[in-house]
Amino acid sequence: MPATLNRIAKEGVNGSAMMPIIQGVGRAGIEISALLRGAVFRDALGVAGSENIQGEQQQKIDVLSDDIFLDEMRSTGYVCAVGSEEQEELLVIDEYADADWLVLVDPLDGSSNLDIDGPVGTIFSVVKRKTANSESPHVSDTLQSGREVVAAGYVLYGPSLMLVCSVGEGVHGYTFNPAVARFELSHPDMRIPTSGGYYSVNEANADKWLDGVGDKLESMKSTTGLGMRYVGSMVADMHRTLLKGGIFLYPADEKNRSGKLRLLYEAIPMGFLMEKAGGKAYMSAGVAVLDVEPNDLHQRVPVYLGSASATDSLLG
Ligand code: AHM
Ligand code: MG
Repeated sequence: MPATLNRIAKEGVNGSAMMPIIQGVGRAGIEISALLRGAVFRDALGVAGSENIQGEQQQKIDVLSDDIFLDEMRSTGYVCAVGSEEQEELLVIDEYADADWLVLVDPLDGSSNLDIDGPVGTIFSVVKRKTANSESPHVSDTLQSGREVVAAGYVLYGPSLMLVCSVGEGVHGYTFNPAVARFELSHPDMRIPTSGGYYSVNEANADKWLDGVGDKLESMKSTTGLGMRYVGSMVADMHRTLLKGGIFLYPADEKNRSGKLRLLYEAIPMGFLMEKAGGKAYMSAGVAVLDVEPNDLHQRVPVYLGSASATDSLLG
C-alpha cells in the first residue's frame, strides 16, 4: 500500500490540524487540473475581461480556479477566510467564520503560460487567526510573517499532477495516480541539493535590475558555473530548483521597484518550503523572506530562493 496524502495527518508538528485543509487543496488541485485539461474545448482559455487588484488582466481560468479553491476551502469546515491574489478583499467564509485557520492562495500562478500549454501551479499557505473566534476574521489576521505560517505548499499542473507541501517538518511531494484517483507519496523528505543545478531568472530584465543584481549575477555565474533554466512559471521554476539545486530569483527592477512577486501568495509559501527543504529564502542580502512583517495583503517583494551556496554566492 503506497503512502497517500492522508498520511500527512500523522506527519509534521501541525499535521493533524492541517489534514482537512491539505486534503481540500488536493481536491482543488484535481478539479483545477481537470479544468485545465478541458479548457480548450469549453472556450475557457483567454481573458475574462476583468482585472485583478494588481491591475492585471484576469484569464477566465484564473477566475474559475479561484472559485474552485474557495469552494474546497469552504467544504473543509476548518477555514474562516481566504486571501486570494485574485480578490481585492479578504473573503470571509460566513458559515465557518469562527474557525481557526486562514488560507492565502495564488489559485493559478503563471497563467500567462496557458497560451502555450505550459506548466502552471497553485500556491498556498495557512496561518492561525489572531482575532478571537467570536469575532469576524479580519485582514490583519493575514498579515503575519512567514515564521507564523503553519503549512504551505503548491500544486504543479505539469505532465503529472503533484502536490508538494510541508506542515512544519520536512517537505513531501505527492503525485496524483490517476489509476486509483489519489495522491501518493512519490518524493518523501525533499532536500535541495547543496551544489549544482541552475540559476533561474528573467534575464531580459538585467539592465533594469536595481541593487547591482546584474553584476552580482555575472559574478555568481562565473564562480559557480551553474546552467540556466527559466519557465516563467514560479511553481515550475521552484520545483526544479528544489529537485536540482541552484537559485530562482525575481529581483526588483525599474518597472517593479518592490519586485514583482507577492509576499503573501508567492514569496512566503515558497520561502517556507525552501527553508524546510534545507535551502535559503531572501528578499535582500541578510533579510530572510520569512522575517518580513507584511503590511498589505497584496504586497510585493524581490525574491531569491535556492541552495545556501547559490544564494550566498549571489547575495554575499
Ligand atoms: P502571476 O501570478 O500573474 O501568474 O505572475 C507571477 C508569475 C510567476 O509565476 C513567474 O515567476 C513570474 O510571474 C514570471 O514573470 P516574468 O514573465 O516577468 O518573467
Ligand atoms: Mg502569481
